[in-house]
Amino acid sequence: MRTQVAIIGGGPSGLLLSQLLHTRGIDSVVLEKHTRDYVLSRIRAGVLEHGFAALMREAGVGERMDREGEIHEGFYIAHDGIKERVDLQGLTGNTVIVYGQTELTRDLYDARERTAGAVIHEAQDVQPHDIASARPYVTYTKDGKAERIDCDYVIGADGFHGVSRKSIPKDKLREFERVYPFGWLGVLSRTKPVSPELVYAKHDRGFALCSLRSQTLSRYYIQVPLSDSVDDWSDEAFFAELKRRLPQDVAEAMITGPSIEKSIAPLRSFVAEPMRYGNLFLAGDAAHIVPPTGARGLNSAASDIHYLYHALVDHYKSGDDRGLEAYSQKALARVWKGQRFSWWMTMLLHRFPEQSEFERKLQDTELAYLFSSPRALGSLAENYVGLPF
Ligand code: FAS
Ligand code: PHB
Repeated sequence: MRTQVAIIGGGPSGLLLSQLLHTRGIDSVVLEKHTRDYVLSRIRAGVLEHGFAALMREAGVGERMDREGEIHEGFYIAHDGIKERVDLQGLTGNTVIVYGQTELTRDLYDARERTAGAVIHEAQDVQPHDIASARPYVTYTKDGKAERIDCDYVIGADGFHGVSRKSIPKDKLREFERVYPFGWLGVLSRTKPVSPELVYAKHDRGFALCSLRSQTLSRYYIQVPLSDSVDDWSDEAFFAELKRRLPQDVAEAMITGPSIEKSIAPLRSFVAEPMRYGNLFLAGDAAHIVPPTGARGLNSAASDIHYLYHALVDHYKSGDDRGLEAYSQKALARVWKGQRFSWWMTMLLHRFPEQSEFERKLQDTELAYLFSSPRALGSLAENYVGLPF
């Protein structure tokens, strides 16, 4: 088989790029190691910045997001028994959309199917080859049969544990990482969300987050030690601890219900540089990971996809390779700003095991400064709605 762009990874990054390229007549093949149902079973991001939403619309896949997604004009930070609002609309003129990653991935799969896009599921042993040459190719096995795809470019959109980043020679790659000493225990429950807008809570017992997927589907998180497992937490124990970390009025208003999904996600900050090697381009979690505190995970992938899409169109439509040449440097500039914001929100709102009294006072002072300075709050808000591409 031959295609112009071989994309490894059928998550949101790979699927969105494939669909965008299709709108400009550029051929791609997506290789995904799992089934569609398995990919859709993973509960991940919930908040889309306006840049990501615009890309979904540009790809012709924004209709259900705009119909079912919720526009959020602000969110709350709870601390010391109160909650204070970050007025995104008032501070930036922009908003975010609450629309689960599961649903947007479903929309992208459906669009690829509608447009006869080649998404190959259960592609095993995917391996890029000759990525430093002008004639790269990708091999994989499907139903036990060895297959090969010759292409012009390989896009590594296969997430943190994928094969693409590991295909770059170690002496050509620099990795930057910070692992946090706690994780997020997340619960999905078919209940009315406790708050119409997200509530991020800083508490001596640990961080908590009240989010949602719709007005009948709540998404809640509490910070837990890395030594915890999901089995340590009954639904009753989870909700009791969540309520302890929230202001009384929020806790008393909470409607609890059985969890339909419960998982613990570790938190790390990670960046691999460069995001290009030869004709292999990394995008999304394959190149960078953030702690979800700033809702930058999926949104950091948005600018990678935007830059790659335009660079590939310029290459194929006008033979202009400046976008491809500039990709890594341009993508990393915005990726690092998302890293900074996610790290800053995580340091601000979590209880660190070894934290000194001085560091806890600094957290309190940072919050006090934030809500006393429109300029400081404006900085938080412009990062949360998404910095320009
Ligand atoms: P993905 O990891 O989503 O997709 C990569 C795809 O490549 C996967 O489908 C995988 O099966 C496939 N793949 C991997 N190796 C392969 C191989 N060798 N061959 C073929 N296919 C291969 N972000 C937020 O903003 N908020 C959150 O609350 C949040 N929670 C998260 C919880 C977890 C457990 C994880 C892991 C991430 C979370 N994220 C969150 C971040 C998440 O949303 C990512 O940013 C988003 O999935 C990035 O999308 P992709 O870059 O497409 O990577
Ligand atoms: C979510 O709804 O899953 C979510 C929302 C905001 C975050 C992290 C996760 O910062």
